[in-house]
This record gives sequence, C-alpha cells and structure tokens, in this order.
Amino acid sequence: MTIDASGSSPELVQLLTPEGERVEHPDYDIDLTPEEIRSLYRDLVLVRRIDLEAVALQRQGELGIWASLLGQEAAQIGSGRALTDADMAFPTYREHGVAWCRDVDPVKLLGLFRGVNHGGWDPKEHNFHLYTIVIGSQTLHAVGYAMGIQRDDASAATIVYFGDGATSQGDVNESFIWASVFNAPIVFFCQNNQWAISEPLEKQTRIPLYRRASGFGFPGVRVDGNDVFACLAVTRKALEAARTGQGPTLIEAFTYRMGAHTTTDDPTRYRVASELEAWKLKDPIERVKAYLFKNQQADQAFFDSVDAEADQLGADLRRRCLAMPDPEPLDIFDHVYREPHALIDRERAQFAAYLEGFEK
Ligand SMILES: Cc1ncc(C[n+]2csc(CCOP(=O)(O)OP(=O)(O)O)c2C)c(N)n1
Ligand SMILES: [Mg+2]
Repeated sequence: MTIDASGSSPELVQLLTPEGERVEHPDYDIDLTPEEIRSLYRDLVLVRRIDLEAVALQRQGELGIWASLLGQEAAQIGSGRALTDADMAFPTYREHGVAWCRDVDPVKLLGLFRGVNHGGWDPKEHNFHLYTIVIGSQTLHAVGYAMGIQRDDASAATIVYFGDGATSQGDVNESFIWASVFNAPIVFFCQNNQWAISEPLEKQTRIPLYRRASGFGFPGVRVDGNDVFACLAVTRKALEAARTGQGPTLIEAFTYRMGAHTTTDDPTRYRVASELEAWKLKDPIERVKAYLFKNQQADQAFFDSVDAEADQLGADLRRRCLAMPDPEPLDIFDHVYREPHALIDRERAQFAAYLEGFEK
C-alpha cells in the first residue's frame, strides 16, 4: 500500500469527477467494463428508489421510522460491491445499499422499521450482520469477528461501517487499538456524511478523520464518497490487504447526508440550505450517468429500462410492506434467550393475562 501511516496527507482519492470525467490515480486504478459500470449505475438507482419508497411509507404511517441513505449511495454500493461472499459486513442502521449488495431482500429492512420483526434477516445467510443502533458498538463486534477469521486461517476480511459521529465513541477507539495490535483483517469504513444528527463534523474532530488511523498505527485514506468507482477501488485494495495479512485500514468516505438524520428529524433547524445545494452538484448517480452518456456506453433506452425497473421495485416493495402480517404480541418473549428462562416465562404469563383483559 502506498498510503502510509505517518499522518501525511494524501489527497482525496477520486476516479470520477462530479461532471463524469474519468481521472487517474497512481495508487487506485480500476478497470471496469461498460457492463460493470451499467450494473453499478443500476445498483445506485435501485437503492435510491428503495430509500425514497421507505421515506414515503414512513410519512404515510406505515413505518415507525426510517434512516435515509440519500446521498450515500456510492459509498455503500462501491464498498459493498468490493466484498466477496466470504467477507463479513457489520452495518449501522443506514446501510441499505450494502444490504442490497449482500442480497438482503429490502422488504426485510422495512420489517425492522415497521416493528414487525426483531432483526429481519439471518446474518449468517448473507454475511451481513443485523443493524446496530448503539453507535459504534458494532466496531467491537467486527474486530472480534475479524480476529476469529484470523484464528481460523480463513482468507476473508471483515468490513465495519460507522459514521463521523461514531468516531468519538470509546468503542470505536478501542476497536482501532485491538485491530491494530492484533493485525486483524478488517476494514473500518467511515461514512463521513458531515453530521451526527445536528452535530457538525467540527464537533467531532480537529483533523481529517482518516488521519486518526496513523495514531493507532495503520493506514488511513480519504476517498470521494460520492464516487462509486473510487469507493470500489479503495475498498477492494483495503480488503485485499486485510486478507493477505497486512492488517486494518481506515477508509473515510467523504460524503453528505442529503436527507434528515431520520424521519423524526428536521435538518432545516440546524443547517443552511446552501450546503445542501453545493452537495447536490456532487450527486453520486448523476456523475455515473454523465460518464456513461459521454462515453456512449449506455443509451436512453438503458436509462429508461433502469427507471422502469425502479418503478416496479418501488411498487412491489410497497405492496409487500403493507402485506406483512403483524406479529403475535407474545412473540416478543421468544427470542430473548435460546433456552427457556424462568423470568421470561413469568413476564410472558403476566403479559398474556394483561392482554386477556381487553375485549376481543
Ligand atoms: C451509544 C449511543 N449514543 C447516542 C445514540 C443516539 N444517536 C443515534 S444516531 C446518532 C448520531 C450518529 O452520527 P454518525 O455516527 O455520524 O452516523 P450517521 O447517523 O450520520 O450515519 C446518535 C448520537 C445512540 N444511538 N447510541
Ligand atoms: Mg454522520
């Protein structure tokens, strides 16, 4: 790896400009076929549609809450498509694009936010862990998992996602130390979307986040988080380093949260509209579209077909979301412990008696 851990400041890695121009980088080149680029474009459009549909469903009272990925599609698709089946991913609560890359049915994401299940998918089936709300805690789980891979001698890597705000958590800093001193096969993928709810980045750090890695003794790199080519290239290289015994890398994907923190938040209370306008010009989807058009690697019929697929996906998702049955109220007690447990049995009986008190 040419990125060093000395704290020197490599530039933002970018391979595709906001205008859709391909640029070279000495350390991160990537050779993508037109078909692969069209496929990335399709991923980006479809995950944006899943997200928009989910926001609409929440607004109509069909979901309790939703954490939008708007603006972060390239960071998630680029890193997600860098993973092999054997790699393991640990998400926060916003990684719907990574879930897509791990073949998690999006309706399962909605189930969690609709409150009809307690997780949604089998992490083992997808090598994609359950969503984690406790900020930063998944970094410790991921390092533990990575150390397990290391002890199994498996040629796989672990990736863990977290936000700029999470970098201030003790858990994240502890996980950096463990990963570093045990040379764990892990990639720390920080989506710096500039905000932690209403707290701006300046309240988390006085130095660029990727430089934190040098203090822990492993490389850090800042990538244009709205550039799907660069996110793919940088993550691939870091995963390969992890798989080949070179230890952890911190990737800071420099991006922007275009929506609210969640549907319960109103960002107009704490950030100015001009900031949003400036980031709109760096849209992760538009630049791939411009590239494909300019290089005649896709025609209007292609873009129309992706839009039609997105419409169909959105409609299908909505239909399947509304059709999800409500869980039985007592089901909540079934997944607390693997074995029967006296306290849980008592609580189940109490709650059953309480429910009996209602008219049928
Ligand atoms: C340990 C903990 N503290 C506080 C919270 C409340 N909380 C939820 S999201 C959030 C901000 C996280 O910001 P960031 O890490 O930048 O991720 P983003 O939401 O921007 O993707 C906070 C403080 C929490 N869930 N867990
Ligand atoms: Mg953030």
